[in-house]
Amino acid sequence: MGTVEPQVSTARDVQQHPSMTADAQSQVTDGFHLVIDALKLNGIDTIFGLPGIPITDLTRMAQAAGMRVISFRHEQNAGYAASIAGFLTQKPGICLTVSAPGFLNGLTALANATTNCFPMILISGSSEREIVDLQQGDYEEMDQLAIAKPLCKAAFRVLHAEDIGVGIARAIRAAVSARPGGVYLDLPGKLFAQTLDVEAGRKSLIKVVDPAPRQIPAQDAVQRALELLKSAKRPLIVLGKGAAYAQADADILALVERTGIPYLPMSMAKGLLPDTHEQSAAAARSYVLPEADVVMLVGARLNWLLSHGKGKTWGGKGHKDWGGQKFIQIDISPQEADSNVRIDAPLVGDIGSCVSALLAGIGASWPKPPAEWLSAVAERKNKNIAKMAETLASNPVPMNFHSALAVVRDIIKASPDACLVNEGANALDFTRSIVDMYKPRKRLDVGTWGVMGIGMGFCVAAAVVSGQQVIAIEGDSAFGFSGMEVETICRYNLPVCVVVFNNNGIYRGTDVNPAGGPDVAPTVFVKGARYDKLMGAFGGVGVHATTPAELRSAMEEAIRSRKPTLINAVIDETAGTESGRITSLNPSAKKK
Ligand SMILES: Cc1ncc(C[n+]2csc(CCOP(=O)(O)OP(=O)(O)O)c2C)c(N)n1
Ligand SMILES: [Mg+2]
Repeated sequence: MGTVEPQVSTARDVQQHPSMTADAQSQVTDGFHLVIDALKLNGIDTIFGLPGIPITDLTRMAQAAGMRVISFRHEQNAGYAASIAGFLTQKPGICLTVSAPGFLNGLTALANATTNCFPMILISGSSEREIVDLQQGDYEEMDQLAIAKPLCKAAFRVLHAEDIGVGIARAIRAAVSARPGGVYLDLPGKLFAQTLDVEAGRKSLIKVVDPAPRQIPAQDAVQRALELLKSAKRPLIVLGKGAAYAQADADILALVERTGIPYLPMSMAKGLLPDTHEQSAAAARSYVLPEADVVMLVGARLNWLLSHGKGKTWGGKGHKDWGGQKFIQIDISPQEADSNVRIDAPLVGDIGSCVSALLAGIGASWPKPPAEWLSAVAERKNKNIAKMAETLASNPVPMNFHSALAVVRDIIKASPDACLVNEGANALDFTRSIVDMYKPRKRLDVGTWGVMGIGMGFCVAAAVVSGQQVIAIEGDSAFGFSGMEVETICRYNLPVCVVVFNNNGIYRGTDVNPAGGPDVAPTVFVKGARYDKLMGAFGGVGVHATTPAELRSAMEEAIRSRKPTLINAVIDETAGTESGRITSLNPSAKKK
């Protein structure tokens, strides 16, 4: 129990308890208000959700109680919004849904949050327990708790109003402590109307003290890591999304600069140091991964995005062979080490504590890496940057990914505080490599799963949480997964500029039906679609752009006006490749 006295709302909800006699009247509160009070007590001021039985009144009362209630058109988008709000704020993002179908719609986002280590709580109303458990066919009957459990970090159900405080406290702790993740909280409809004496209600609430306790690394583990780092001839630092989440920006910058080691930012760690930093080895990725002898992972897992730390990417002979690197891995989860290859120096703790312990050990006189290594990296990098500059300077007709992204790159450079949301295949991969980020936690994308559909949910949350301009670079397929939320963007008048990279389909617009029938190929959409017209339906600004100059002036105007804007950027339908950069993950048919 915290030291701050919980506030329980009374003014609006003082009722006469039905079972009480007139002379024993008491002020009562109820499940609705206890949920709201418990969230507010813990500093949670925003709910992303979609109303319906049994949570409609909860959304109204939360708004009446001064919470921001952002209402979506589909729960999956509300869920993605909650999850990225959690990533940006280190507080669990709240997604609120109705039972069965609403719950299931939110569940994809909950699972995605868990996979990406975003703290989020999916709160779903549910049907009557007795009927659900006897499978008697209630309205929206489903055993939601059992279904959620394997897809999230923790799952809880509250049956009695006096347990709401504990339920929310447990959900918050589970979401943000240690490795963050998705938490499910099941609130059966009957709970909301249950009443409790105001004073008893007040006492039942918990203000969580220190919800994400620091985890200090052991000194011998710090020493082991430093010794290994010091022995390196060709060291490399890899910064992951966990490093961005940690909000230890100044210490991470100091670690990179004081060691002088080249670093690679993973996608959502871009901007932790400005991408233009001279130690960034991003443009020489395919050189540094196989060449490095000691690699320090900071909040980055050796999953598929890093080719599991082995194989040809890392200089191994075969696709599963170890390349010979030694690894230092900083991670909050002790189970992460050795998940793919041997970790010689695991450093377990929260990123902030681990990095500051390393800095203390490094002191002021850490030797810079050997000059041959630094100059070899710089040479590869400068060559690749020069090659890219040439490609970006060309102005082909029709516009392609490169000429459009040269514009986006300039726009972000001029507005480094803007959040960049990004999804698609080619639209994702080219944006990641071309558009430099300058500040931490400004690039929000498809994450560990490469999931399509995060787009508009992320845009809404980023705008609501940061108040900053949001720019979304969306493949036309990717946009379709959450496109209806442009109404939400207009409804809340958010400063979001969506750019749809319209190449008529998934990867390209050129496939033809091999059977020659009237149906178009599975990857192809309506040719020449006008996504910009969607925006006009809701009062936003729609722009059709076929040249880099048109794209530039539309984006500049969107940023100047802060009006909800959708730019349909027409991209050469032949320009993309199958699955973007990950073509090789497509299984190839033996029989064509
Ligand atoms: C939920 C989900 N469904 C399907 C996919 C498979 N997928 C990967 S990228 C993509 C769309 C690529 O097309 P687009 O967004 O138009 O990008 P482009 O390559 O054309 O620029 C799809 C459907 C996925 N990653 N996630
Ligand atoms: Mg496309």
